[in-house]
Amino acid sequence: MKVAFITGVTGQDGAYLSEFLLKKGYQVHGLKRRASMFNTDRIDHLYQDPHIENRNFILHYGDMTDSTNLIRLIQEIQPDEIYNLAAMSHVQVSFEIPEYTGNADGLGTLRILDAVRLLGLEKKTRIYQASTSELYGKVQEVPQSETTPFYPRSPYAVAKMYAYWITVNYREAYGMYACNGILFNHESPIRGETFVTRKITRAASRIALGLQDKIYLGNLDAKRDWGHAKDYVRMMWMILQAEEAEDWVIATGKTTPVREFVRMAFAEVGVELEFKGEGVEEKGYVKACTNPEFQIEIGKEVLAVDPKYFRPTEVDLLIGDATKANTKLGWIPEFDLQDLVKDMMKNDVKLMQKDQFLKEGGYNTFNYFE
Ligand code: NDP
Ligand code: GDR
Repeated sequence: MKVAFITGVTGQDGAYLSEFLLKKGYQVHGLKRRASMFNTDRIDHLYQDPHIENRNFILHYGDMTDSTNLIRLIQEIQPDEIYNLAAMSHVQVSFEIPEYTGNADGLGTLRILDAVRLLGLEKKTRIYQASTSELYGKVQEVPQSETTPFYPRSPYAVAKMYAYWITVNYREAYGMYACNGILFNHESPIRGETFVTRKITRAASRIALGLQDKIYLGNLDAKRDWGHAKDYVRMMWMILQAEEAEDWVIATGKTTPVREFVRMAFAEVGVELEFKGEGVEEKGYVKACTNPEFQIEIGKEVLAVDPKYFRPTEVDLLIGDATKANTKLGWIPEFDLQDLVKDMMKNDVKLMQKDQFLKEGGYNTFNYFE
């Protein structure tokens, strides 16, 4: 039985990757931070009672900022594969907590690599590093591939740039099997609620159900290459099965503005939007509603721009060229953007119907405007 160690197991990708590896027959160990409440919603369906024998899904407390913890865990687990997914992953928040982001995302990666080296596991343990299209930052070239120069535009991206190069360095210096997956944005029904796609699908569902009046967003012109997380975790595994350790771009090759994602999400609940105005004055109004299930007033203002969501330095355009992964590893994504939006909206409408039921029963429900 192969043994995998996943940092960031409670996150979007950690949850999908755990499911994927368990289906492949792996024993999966996950690193989980101590929190004052359970923070395991995304992996609760995989949880196994610690009292049963021969478990194949095991959680360990730990933190990317704690070397001794990581060394001890890797020694105990003796993993065949490490997927280093843990990170403070929110670009805008990284401007507010830059030092912590550098520590967890940058030095955290070094701690993993060096633990493997110190323990003499260089020849046994393969390492996947969660690198990002944010490395490309300010546009140098489109589409972006493995050879495009980096120009990071946030403390998050700068920390991930250190992580990228320290991974390459340990591969070259110590002959370790360590790879970067340079993944472009990937989303899903379990995407964190403050990333733009999930913020939009939650809001569109709540607005259609009369639970919320409006969504406030930042830069509607930013363009992203959005894929489905399920396709991307499959590729993480494929990367570690390749004969040689290399770095890989994973993307759909198509780019879409945030505004268009908004339009597609509302269209899933039969709401046609009209955008008027420019820059911070831009607003979105209901032009038509074709779904009789949702009573939404024509002409209602449902979207406004709030400059608080603008970033000090923005990444305007991401579009990836995954030719290398397509041709050398045979990776072809199964979901396109329309499938992704459908999947996310289906899930959020269901979730918000639950909220609606609670509200009708006199209970409070919460919607954070982050
Ligand atoms: P999430 O934000 O959903 O998950 C991040 C995970 O990291 C969570 O499990 C979180 O724990 C954990 N974590 C954060 N800080 C620490 C720490 N100090 N110690 C231990 N664990 C920590 O991210 P995704 O699943 O979307 O992304 C996975 C990785 O891929 C990240 O490294 C991200 O930067 C990178 N990436 C993501 C892309 C995307 O589009 N999703 C694209 C390219 C790269 P907790 O649940 O306790 O907060
Ligand atoms: P990103 O994702 O920064 O690309 O990082 P995010 O969804 O946060 O932003 C995408 C684009 O949308 C614009 N935007 C808004 N973003 C947020 N979060 N909230 C808003 O209200 C809003 N309005 C407009 C942003 O300015 C940006 O241009 C994600 C993370 O998963 C990283 O960890 C990962 O490395 C990269 O994707 C690839």
